[in-house]
Amino acid sequence: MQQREDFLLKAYELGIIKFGNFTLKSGIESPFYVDLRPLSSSPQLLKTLANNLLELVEKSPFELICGVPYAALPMGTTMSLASGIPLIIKRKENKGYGTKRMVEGVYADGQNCLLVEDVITSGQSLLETIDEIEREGLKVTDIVVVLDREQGGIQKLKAKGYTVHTLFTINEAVDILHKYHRLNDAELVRIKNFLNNPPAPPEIKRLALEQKKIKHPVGKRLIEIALKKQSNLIASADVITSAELLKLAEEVGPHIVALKLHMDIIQDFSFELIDALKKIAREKEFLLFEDRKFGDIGNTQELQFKEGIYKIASWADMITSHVIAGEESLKVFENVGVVAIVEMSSKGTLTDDFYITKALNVAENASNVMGAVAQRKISDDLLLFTPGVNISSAGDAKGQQYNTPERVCKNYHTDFIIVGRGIYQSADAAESAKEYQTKGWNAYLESLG
Ligand code: 5BU
Repeated sequence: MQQREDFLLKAYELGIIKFGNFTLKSGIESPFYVDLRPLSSSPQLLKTLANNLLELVEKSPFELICGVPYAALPMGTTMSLASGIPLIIKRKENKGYGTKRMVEGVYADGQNCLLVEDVITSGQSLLETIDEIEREGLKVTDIVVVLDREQGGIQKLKAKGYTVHTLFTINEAVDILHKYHRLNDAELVRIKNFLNNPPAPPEIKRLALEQKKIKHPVGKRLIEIALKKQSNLIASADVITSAELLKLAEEVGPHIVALKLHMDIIQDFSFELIDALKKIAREKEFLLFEDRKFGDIGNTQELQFKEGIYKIASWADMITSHVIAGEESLKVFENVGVVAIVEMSSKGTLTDDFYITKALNVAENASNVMGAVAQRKISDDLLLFTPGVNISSAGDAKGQQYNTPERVCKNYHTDFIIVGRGIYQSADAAESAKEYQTKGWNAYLESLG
């Protein structure tokens, strides 16, 4: 007991808990702030902490240790050095090419991995990490946490069958600091009051789509449709005849916010098709999204956008474009919402972290870009669109890789899911569009915590 208290007092001197007035990420005003990262500046304290944590999990059956990036990485490393149990490292970013392994180190299928976390709040980020680790074939049964902020995270993990070991709860930590006069009576009352009656986050934080700072009129319209229809589904209509396309548009129309098209795969293209599509889009309230994936110099893109057989500029509400030719090349897309391709879904794609950073920079600087295609949360200022979504398949034989709506909404914080074959190849397109709509929207609401 004394040893735990000593540890906490020394850690407090390092600045891991601060008292005052702080605005948390959720928008809540908190009387304290916790940040365990300064612990790495004291190797001695880090060792004491590692020993304390190892004691807590003495009887747990783990064969590997993994610290949740980044704050718990040094904690996991120190526990590994002290116990002789190997460490694995969970990537936060992926390399985007090659094996795309999210967990580095030597491990075998079915091995049990202990997760180490610094602070647990809602439990959401831990659940995301567990999901990534389990996808690599590893087993997670136990989690050890330094500080529990007592905001429901532990209950959430327990409900899913995980055993959580905690060194301190925030109430215990505050009591110890009060006992040793690091906190006066008035401060203690204020903090206990906050912990016993946690304020609800400001209402505006409820719907991520509503708070996105999207200025582009097409982006605003898309959000409006999503909120009205309770849908974040975009159906990808990769069929090859006008008749199939119109039938699909009618069937999925009520469930989608936009219909994504590859107009150049239609064998019998005509402007009658465009007129009929526009009519359905108006009636069923969705946008027309031409997935043209432009990728040339501005002048050529302008010709491809406005001229040729398809005259995309005359009917598309939204288009996709690569940003490989740079910012200037995007200026030619007038009166349309541009969705920049920042990261692709296919195996072996060249869109690694360096590409993503640079592509995002181009996208964010172009005023006609309203969103980006990517497989992860990338920006608060752009809408995020994620293709490669399918409930019943993990991929195809041509490099496509699939995730479920749950995974892309909860782990990648996607705004809009894009589903092609999952809908148009199903026996009943309307029914499966409805299923993807429900699954996508529920997962989106859950992702807001
Ligand atoms: P699918 O049938 O659900 O695999 O169709 C996915 C659609 O999304 C298809 O039209 C692709 O061209 C499009 N797509 C994609 O799958 N991955 C990407 O990275 C990009 C677009 Br960008």
